[in-house]
Order: sequence, then structure tokens, then C-alpha cells
Amino acid sequence: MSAFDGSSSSSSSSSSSSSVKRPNILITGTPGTGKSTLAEQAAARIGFSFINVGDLVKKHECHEGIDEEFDSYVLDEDKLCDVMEPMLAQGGCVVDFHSPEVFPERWFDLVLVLRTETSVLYDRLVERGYSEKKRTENMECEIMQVVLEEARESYDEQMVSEIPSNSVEELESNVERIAAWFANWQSNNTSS
Ligand code: DAT
Repeated sequence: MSAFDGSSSSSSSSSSSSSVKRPNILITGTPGTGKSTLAEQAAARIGFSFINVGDLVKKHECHEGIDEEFDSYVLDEDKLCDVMEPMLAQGGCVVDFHSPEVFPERWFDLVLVLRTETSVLYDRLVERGYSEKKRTENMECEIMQVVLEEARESYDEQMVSEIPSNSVEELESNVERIAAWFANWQSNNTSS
């Protein structure tokens, strides 16, 4: 069980300084599972910066063009990490990206993998106007738990939690769970 799944025990990393770097949170999952929506709302809720990595990739051209077959950018991971490093250095960021493996493990304190039922995800991808090929690819990605496996391979298991993202109620509950996690983090990391 990760720290996000209900444990509110004190961590051993207690510090007595108010200058402790705030945590960074990664929200990941198959496209369409609701990463941007949750990341933006959670960031606003706890006063963090929201970082949409897809937008950064475009803005800073952290790619080597478009892969025609997959209709997606060929990522320049080194360039992307160079752009992001200073942004995350002070903590206090909620980051949204579908490929958790591209980032160094040390950047994050919590990694949430959003999961959406296939029928719900299908409707969202249709709404988004994805081609049948791209829909199928993303549906398979979700069914095969590709992002979850990637996250588990890339980060300490204590850091990684899988959370449902099918309904507005779940969205609201996820925002509150993140706020509760951060409140717990603060009580463990600020002076007593
Ligand atoms: P992602 O960033 O993972 O690609 P998104 O945040 O853009 O996904 O969300 C895709 C669509 O689904 C968008 O229209 C908002 C909607 N949505 C996101 N999370 C939801 C939730 N928990 N319940 C209902 N709709 C949700």
C-alpha cells in the first residue's frame, strides 16, 4: 500500500525548517483518462503550479517531428527534462503526462495513475475526434495497463497509486485525496 492509499502516519523525514522544498506530484495515465482535468483542479486546490507536459513539448520543441504512423510527437526526452528541471527544482508542481518513464524518479513524491473503464474511455476518445487507429491504440494501452506498469517500473512502489477516473464524483474525490495527502505531507515536513 502506498502512502496515498490511506496511511497518514508520520514519515521519518521530519524536518524543522519552513524552507523545506514542497513535493512534486505526477499525474499520469492513458490519454483521455483525465490527467489534465485532475492535475489542473488539484493544483488550484493546493496552490501548486500545473505543468501540462504536452504543451511544454510543443512550446519548447522538445521533439524530433511527428511520427506519422502514430500521429504523435517523437519526444526529445533530454531536451524536455532540461526544460523541466528548473521548473520542478523548488517543488510545488502538479505535472501531467502520459509517459511516466521519461522523468527522473527523484523529481516526484507522489505518482498517480488514472484508470478509466473502457466504455467510458472510448466515448471520451470519440469526443476528442481521435481516428479509429488512435482510439484502438489508446484503448489497448489502457486495457494492458501499459502506463501503470511503466510507472511501477520507474518509481518506488510506495510512491505509485492507481486511482479511478470515470465520473465527476471520482474527479472531486481525487482532488480531495490529493489535498489530504498534501496536508499530511505538510504536517510531516514542517516544524512542530
Ligand atoms: P487527459 O489529460 O488524460 O488526456 P483530459 O483531462 O483531457 O484527459 O480529459 C478527457 C475528457 O474527459 C475531457 O473532456 C474531460 C473529461 N473528464 C476528465 N476526467 C473526468 C472524470 N473524472 N469524469 C468525467 N469526465 C472526465
